[in-house]
Amino acid sequence: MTKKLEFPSNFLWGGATAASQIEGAYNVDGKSLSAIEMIPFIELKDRKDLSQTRKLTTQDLLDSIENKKGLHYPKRFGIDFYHKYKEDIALFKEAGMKVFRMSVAWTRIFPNGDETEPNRKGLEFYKNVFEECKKQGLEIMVTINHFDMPFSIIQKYGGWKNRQVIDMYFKYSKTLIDEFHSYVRYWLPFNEINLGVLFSAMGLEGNNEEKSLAERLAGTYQDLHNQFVAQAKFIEYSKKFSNTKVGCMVADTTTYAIDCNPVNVLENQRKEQMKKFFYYDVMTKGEYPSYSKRYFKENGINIVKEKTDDELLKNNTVEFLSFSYYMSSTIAKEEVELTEGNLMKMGKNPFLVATEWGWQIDPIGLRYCLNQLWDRYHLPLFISENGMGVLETLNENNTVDDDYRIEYLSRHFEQMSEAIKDGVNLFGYTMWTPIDVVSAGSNEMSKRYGLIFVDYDDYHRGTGNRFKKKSFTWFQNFMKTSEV
Ligand code: P53
Repeated sequence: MTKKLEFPSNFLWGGATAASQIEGAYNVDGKSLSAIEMIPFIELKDRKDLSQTRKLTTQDLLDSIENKKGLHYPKRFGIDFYHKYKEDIALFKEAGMKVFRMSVAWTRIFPNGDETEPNRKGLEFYKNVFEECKKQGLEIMVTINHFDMPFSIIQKYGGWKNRQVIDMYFKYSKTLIDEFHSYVRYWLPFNEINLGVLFSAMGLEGNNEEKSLAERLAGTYQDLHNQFVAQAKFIEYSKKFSNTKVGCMVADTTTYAIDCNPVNVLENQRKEQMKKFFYYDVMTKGEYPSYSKRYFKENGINIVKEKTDDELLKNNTVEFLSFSYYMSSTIAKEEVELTEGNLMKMGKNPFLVATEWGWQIDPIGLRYCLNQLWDRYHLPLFISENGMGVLETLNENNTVDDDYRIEYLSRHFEQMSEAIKDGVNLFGYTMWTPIDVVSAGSNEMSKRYGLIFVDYDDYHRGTGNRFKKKSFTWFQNFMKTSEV
């Protein structure tokens, strides 16, 4: 039985990607390496233990520059979008998409971060991509920094802790908006700004030395503060352009108390505060919320600010909220049983099923989240990522019968349409992903999210050819009929 969903006619439907997961061409036209391109592929003996991919020392990172161990670094190869962007953008258009969310690689524009002039070849590449989108009538949303800081900034300056990095980021982001404001309406300064904790744990962002958890936590919040300041500086500058809009991007996970025990309900509220609302609060209200002050005090976290920071944050807040939504989790004061295979700790929910990587599928949790954010912030909302990673192979007809993905998307679209009926101002959605890409978390090519299959395996072996999955045709039809 099909069902017709209601969405505004100008709703921005589209797909999202990130430079380090699609571009490849890591050493072409002046590009340098970013930190995330230094993580080798590690064969997952057991997807239930992703900690295998998480242990990087400084030496590992340095060895990877010359690839002394002959390892494979998937994010250096992506899906070769650098050379195939025309074909890919045409496919997104063919699917019926109206917006393409992509990121710019900092390492193509200021390869070491501290150059005074941008790399023209890098700017040229993005200009060509934007021209192509324009030709196909696709609106563009750009993530300025999607997990891929130039490695040399970490090596030479110690990463975000160093306030000089704020200036380097500003120079980079200013260059982008100066060059591309006529092409790009929507700007996201940072991808999933709340995942800094995760990346510190991976040994990236300059936090890879042996440090106590408390020290690392304090470092993470200092990094974050400097990112908030950098974002505010960008927002301040962007006001010069009347046609651009700047939003934030948070990795959102709906959480539920494991039961109605008030102790657990309170614990869930506290987790929601520090793991999600804190980020939206700072970026929409321009000040640190009261609950965070207690948290910092109790955890010995002392953020070093400059005199002008508070005012800068206050005067430069975001115009819309965007977030990724993949799953939900349960919370209890004591330990809860966890889903397996996840990078982050996810409490099991007996009412939900999880993907092979432990990501619990919960469309209703998306409607819940949309209502929460709208009620709390009254700012336009945009779902900048949502999708399902699955192990897939081409069948004899050179396609993938991904009915589970059709089901996943349908149920999420249904709840989005319900949220809109609830009165939520949701103006767009970019699925992760229109096309298979290298996984951010596990570096696998075989964790596939796309409507389009890409013939590469985990070692970048294959033709690289693109094939439409069943979900591609389904999505194309949904764009015409709104039927799920
Ligand atoms: P992968 C964890 C939890 C939620 C979102 O992730 C996450 C992560 C990081 O793994 O990241 C976002 O590829 C991110 C994308 C990423 C996508 O989710 O690990 O913005 O770059 O690819 C899916 O399965």
